[in-house]
Amino acid sequence: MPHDPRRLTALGWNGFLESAFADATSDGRRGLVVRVDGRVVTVLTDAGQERVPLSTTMSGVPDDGSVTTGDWLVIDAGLAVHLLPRRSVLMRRAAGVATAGQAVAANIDLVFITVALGVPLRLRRIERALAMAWSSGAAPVVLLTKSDLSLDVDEDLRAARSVAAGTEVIAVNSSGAGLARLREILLEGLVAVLVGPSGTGKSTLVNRLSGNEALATGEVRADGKGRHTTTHRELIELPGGGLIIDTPGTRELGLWDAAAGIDEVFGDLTEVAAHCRFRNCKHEQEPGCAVRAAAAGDPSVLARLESKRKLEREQERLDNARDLRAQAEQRRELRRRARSMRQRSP
Ligand SMILES: Nc1nc2c(ncn2[C@@H]2O[C@H](COP(=O)(O)OP(=O)(O)OP(=O)(O)O)[C@@H](O)[C@H]2O)c(=O)[nH]1
Ligand SMILES: [Mg+2]
Ligand SMILES: [Zn+2]
Repeated sequence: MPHDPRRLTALGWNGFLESAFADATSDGRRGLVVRVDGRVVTVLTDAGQERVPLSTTMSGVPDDGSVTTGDWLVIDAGLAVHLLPRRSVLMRRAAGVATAGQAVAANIDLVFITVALGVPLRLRRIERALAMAWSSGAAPVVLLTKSDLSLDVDEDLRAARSVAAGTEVIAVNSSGAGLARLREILLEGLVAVLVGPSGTGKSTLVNRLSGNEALATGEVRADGKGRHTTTHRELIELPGGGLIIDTPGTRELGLWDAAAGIDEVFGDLTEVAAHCRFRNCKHEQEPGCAVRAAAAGDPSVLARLESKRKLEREQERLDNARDLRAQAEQRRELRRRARSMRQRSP
């Protein structure tokens, strides 16, 4: 079947993928992963939607071994045989595992960070999510959801913007507020991923944008915690163009390779710190500290400084744990080789 370039463009296909595809195959087809169920994936191709098994000898798979929503696969004879390189990928630390990363979504242009209103805003959580989003290679947008529950939306917007380092912050709700702006942002061929705790209204938002009730949504428990209604990541094509990935709510977003994103979120602090008298200033008791001078006029500077340090420490611990694991693996490999040498020697 001849392929349909216009259809592929609407799915986010581009020149980067086309040249990777040309390098990888001469006769495969292109498939965009909308859902992963173990070793079987649902893909959108230029001819429609289909389910294909992953070949056991699939190539191009990253170290963590996973295929995720938003990945592009080469499909040959009914099997996914190759994973095309990702132009961006949102990573988090896998739940309960100190040294494993998990790819939440690949080839994304936008990360929609959802924060529900009606409860006190957790600014530190926004900073954390922004750091992760920026490290993905995609651009973050902060969505303050359930804006109907806020006593003062303007104040919430102001507070969120104060930590968002120039990122757009939009108040939305299920009655339609903010949706026009989201539709404007989600141009044809762009892929966005929704992240945030359970119950922030992610699936509700996708249903509003898509104009149908395809995704299940759930009541929030009386204690304000969500119920983890969504159990699968799923990519949905929007009627007005654009693609959006709904994800299950996560209690905490563990950092993974977020150093670059941390620098981005706290870029203003780094700029101020450049004016400290000492280059290695810890902003504690040193004379000529520009950060403490700034904090005297604006106490939020200290909270952000502490937040930055906390994220940096977490990233350092993770890097150290991974180094230790890599060293342990190397030692095991050397032992294994030494053993097989001994066995072979007469
Ligand atoms: N007041 C109000 N409630 C909303 C709004 N959007 C969603 N809800 C309600 O919030 C609850 C949770 O919504 P979901 O869309 O299931 O939340 P979710 O983020 O997808 O949750 P998980 O799938 O568990 O991660 C549902 O009862 C929705 O009806 C809103 O704008 N305002
Ligand atoms: Mg959901
Ligand atoms: Zn200083």
